[in-house]
Amino acid sequence: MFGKLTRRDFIKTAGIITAASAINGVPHDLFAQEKKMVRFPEKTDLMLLTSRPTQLETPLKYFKELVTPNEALFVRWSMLPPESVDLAEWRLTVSGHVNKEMRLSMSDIKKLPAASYAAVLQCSGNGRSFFEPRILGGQWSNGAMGNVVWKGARLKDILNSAGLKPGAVDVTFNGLDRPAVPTVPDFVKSLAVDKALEDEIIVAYEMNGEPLTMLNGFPVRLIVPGWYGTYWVKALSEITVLNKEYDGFFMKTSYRIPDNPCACVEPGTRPKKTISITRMVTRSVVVEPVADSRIKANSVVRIMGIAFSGGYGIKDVAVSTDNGKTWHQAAFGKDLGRYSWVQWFHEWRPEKQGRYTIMARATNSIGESQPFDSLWNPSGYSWNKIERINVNVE
Ligand SMILES: Nc1nc2c(c(=O)[nH]1)N[C@H]1C(S)=C(S)[C@@H](COP(=O)(O)O)O[C@H]1N2
Ligand SMILES: [Mo]
Repeated sequence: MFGKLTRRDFIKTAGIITAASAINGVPHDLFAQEKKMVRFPEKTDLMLLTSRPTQLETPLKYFKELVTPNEALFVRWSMLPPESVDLAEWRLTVSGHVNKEMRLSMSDIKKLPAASYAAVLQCSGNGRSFFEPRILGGQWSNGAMGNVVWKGARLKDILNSAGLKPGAVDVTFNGLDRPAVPTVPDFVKSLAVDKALEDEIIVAYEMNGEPLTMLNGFPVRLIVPGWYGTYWVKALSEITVLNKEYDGFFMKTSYRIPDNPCACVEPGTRPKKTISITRMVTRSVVVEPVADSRIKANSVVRIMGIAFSGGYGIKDVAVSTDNGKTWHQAAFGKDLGRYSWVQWFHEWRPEKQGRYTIMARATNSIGESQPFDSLWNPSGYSWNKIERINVNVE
């Protein structure tokens, strides 16, 4: 299909090809489709969801690493991202209900005290493809997440140097990306002033010690650790302080969950009342062994995975190798702080041949855990059902 492309076309398509991973003529429906591998600028081979706007998923194997490499971090834009940004021209404006409007250059931002920490970035739709009944929208498996060391200036330092006027209510964040069609509203997110002034929120200019990649938000992006990726506005260019509640589409219409304790409804139904999605729920993912692995009886198998929650840290991961009958406490890897994920490990020596189900269940430090059955919501957010990975012992 790409055989006739010239070199120039190839560059124009931003490398939308590489090893097209086998679909092998296996029948597949719209949802269960095996994703094609693609390579975009500054990225390694990732799984393609959509190319316009760009949505790329990280293959599971990268989650063996505590920190996700920049080239492997997933990509999700609702809008068309900027193709390049000239730092000589680019400014971050701070305006609205402030004492002093500002136009900050990159060097202005870098003059402010820097903060750095590891934090999980996860799309609220991560795992959407697992919901039953199925839900329209990006059909992510587990790869719309990553653990990255971010560095940047504190948002509160930026807001305080502009000076919030009394009566400030919400702070909005807009990036350089633009809607693909004019009828679609611009991607703007907001935080209540009290949230925006929290210590940990940063305007990041580095990921894993490097400038941000274009697709992950160059030159700066907002980091709201513990909260879903939707707030982590990329290619940030405008901060506006409002003296009233922000009512834009991406706050009041989308990114909302049922307003009840489970944030769920009877599958297929709609909630009576919704609220904005904010903090991430606790979840774990089994990374090794992969589903349907063949394992030799009496060999020692390393079961490994990751677990995280919305900023409370993981207290415990329980692992079962007998479909939930008995549970064992997993050992943890290095602690990179409460916004990072933790790697967990459990050694298993299956004696008898047969099909086994491996499960993992994480609990955070305030006792929040993962459900045995999925909690359904109409947008397919916050998937955190306990996974079941089947393997064959031979
Ligand atoms: N400017 C802008 N920022 C954005 C978005 C966007 O569409 N435009 N998408 C958000 C969503 S929904 C997610 S999940 C994260 C994804 O970040 P990543 O592409 O670096 O993985 O970016 C967020 N920031
Ligand atoms: Mo997202």
